[in-house]
Amino acid sequence: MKITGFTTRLVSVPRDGGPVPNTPTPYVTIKLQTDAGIEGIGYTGFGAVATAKALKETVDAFAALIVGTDPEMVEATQQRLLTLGGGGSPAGLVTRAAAGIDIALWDIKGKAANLPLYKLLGGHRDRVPAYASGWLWRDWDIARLAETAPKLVAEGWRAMKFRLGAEPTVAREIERMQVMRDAVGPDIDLMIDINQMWDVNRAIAIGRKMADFGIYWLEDPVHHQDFAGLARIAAALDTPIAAGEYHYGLAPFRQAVEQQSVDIVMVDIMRAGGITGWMKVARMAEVFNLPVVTHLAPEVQVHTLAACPNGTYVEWMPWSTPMFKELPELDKADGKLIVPQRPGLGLEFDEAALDRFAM
Ligand code: SMN
Ligand code: MG
Repeated sequence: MKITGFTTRLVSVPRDGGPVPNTPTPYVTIKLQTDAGIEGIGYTGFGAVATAKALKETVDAFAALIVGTDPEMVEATQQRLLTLGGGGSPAGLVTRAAAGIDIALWDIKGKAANLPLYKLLGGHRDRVPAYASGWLWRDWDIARLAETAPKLVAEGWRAMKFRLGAEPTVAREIERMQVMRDAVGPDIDLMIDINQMWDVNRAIAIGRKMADFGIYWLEDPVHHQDFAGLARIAAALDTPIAAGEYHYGLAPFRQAVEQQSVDIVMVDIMRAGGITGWMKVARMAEVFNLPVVTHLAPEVQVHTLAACPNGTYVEWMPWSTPMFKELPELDKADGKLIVPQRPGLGLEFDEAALDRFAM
């Protein structure tokens, strides 16, 4: 099989519910055509609005480079594209562009094999636990948290993430945990994301209270490259530390694991280098007996998580989802996403929606 052409579009997708400022998210959609009549789809994005056009330029340049190559030689293409980032050091736009192309290549592979992607990638289960992530922002007041969290439970979510890090006092951070636990009751998994806003001592001080509220994980309490600081926090707390979404490429995950700075490995599919990179980190985590979880792009990541015995949660962030026609469904009985059984990603762009989102 050979790649014969490509189509890309730059879109800007509005999002509901925050955080403030509620800016639309830019994405580059990708379609790769082949001489077998199979078309693979993918996308990249989640980066800065200011670099969205540059990202599309990068994707276009990379897609042009791989016309004429075999789309099923995914590792070869990834190696070639990532090397363009400068001798093996992955750079932002390069890695994000290569990741989007990688997703489209895997879609082709799945369609050619007539297999849903999760089966092609390993095939572990056809339903995956998911948590609601697009709500409960740190700029919401506690009344809004208390009102929204039970609505998410009523929608069928059995787990959800809220954020701390912006309150001026320890007491106010703790109050938000109390409000959230009271709002959902004892049976819902609650994750907390700090987005690197604390220092090590604050993380340990507030983290010690988390056991009282049964917090499922504490995410990115301090800077992602402070492996030693994260290791101190992980050692001091019973609550598991989730981290990894900020890392580009594969190598930082080795540091994270070697330095015991992480209990739950979170991997961002765009930064890790697409499905190819994501799966490598997930398998490495399995070797170290660590769970792996996804970051953003849930309509793609249902497949990667469903391929992994150590996969525990898909993050349901409903930002990229308006680009697609049919999405993985949530089973309200148990809060699990049903993995699509169509070949490849099982996704189709909603072209009318993309027309509305065109930049
Ligand atoms: C996050 C990161 C980037 C965009 C939105 C949200 C957050 C998460 O860290 O884990 O979802
Ligand atoms: Mg996060």
